[in-house]
Amino acid sequence: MQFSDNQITFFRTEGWLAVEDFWSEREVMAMCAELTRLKSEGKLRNVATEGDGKTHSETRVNLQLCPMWPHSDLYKAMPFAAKAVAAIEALLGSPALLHLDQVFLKPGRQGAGTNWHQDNAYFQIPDPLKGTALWTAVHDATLANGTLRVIPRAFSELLPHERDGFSDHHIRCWPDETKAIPVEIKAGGVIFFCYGTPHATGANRTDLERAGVALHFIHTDQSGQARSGFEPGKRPPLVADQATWEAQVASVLE
Ligand SMILES: O=C(O)CCC(=O)C(=O)O
Repeated sequence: MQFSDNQITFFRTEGWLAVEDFWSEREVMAMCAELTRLKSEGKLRNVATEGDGKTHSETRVNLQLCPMWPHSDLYKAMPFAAKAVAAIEALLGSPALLHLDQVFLKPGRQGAGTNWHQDNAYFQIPDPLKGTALWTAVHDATLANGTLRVIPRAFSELLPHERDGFSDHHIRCWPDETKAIPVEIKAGGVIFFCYGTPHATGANRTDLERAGVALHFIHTDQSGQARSGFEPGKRPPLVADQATWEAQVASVLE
C-alpha cells in the first residue's frame, strides 16, 4: 500500500481519507465469517439505550465489541497486515503503536447509529493528527445503512462533549452538521479519520446488517498522554506480520 503525496496531504489537511478496495474480497470474507462467529457466541453487546443512558433498547441496536483482539486471532492479526502498517506509517509517521480495536455492528432495520464525537474526546492525545482510526467497511457502507459522516478540516479544535443518553457509555458533541460529508464506500474499503475529526453514523434502514471495524493507532510520541486503549507501556508496536495475517485469513476460511 503506497499512498500518493496528494493522499497524504489530503489526510493532513482534511483530517480524513477514503481508500477503496483496501482489503481483498477474500480478506473481507474472513472478516464477515469471524464476525458471524463472534455474534453467535454472544460476544457483541447492544450499547444503545432508550435515551436515559441506562435502559437498553430493544428496538434500536448498536452491537459493539471493544476490544476485539482477546476474542479473535483474526482481528488480533489485522492491525499488523503489511498494508495496514504501511498506511499508518505513511499517515502518522513511524514508529506507531496500536491503541485500540473495536467493531460496530448495526443489524438490518433495527441498527442504531453512533452520534457525533471526536475520538480525541476519549483519547486526549496532544496532536489530534497523530492518531487515526482505520475504519473498515466490512459490508457496503451506504446512505441507506447510515454510513460514516465526517466534518472535514475540523480536527484542530476539541468540541465540548457530553454523555450520550442513547448509549450506555458513549459521549457526544454537536458540530455544524451542514459541513458534514457522508462517505459511501464498498465492503473492503477503508476510511482513515484522525482523532480530531468529528464523525457519526446513522440508523440502518436496510434489511441487511452493516458492520464497521475501527482500529486505532497513535504515533509513539503521543503515547505518554493518551488515555484508554492498551495500558501505556503495553501498546503493541506496529511491526508488520503479514504471515500471521495471511495464516489467520486462511484458517477462518478453511
Ligand atoms: O461504525 C460505526 O457505526 C461508528 C464508528 C465510530 O464512531 C468510530 O469508529 O469511532
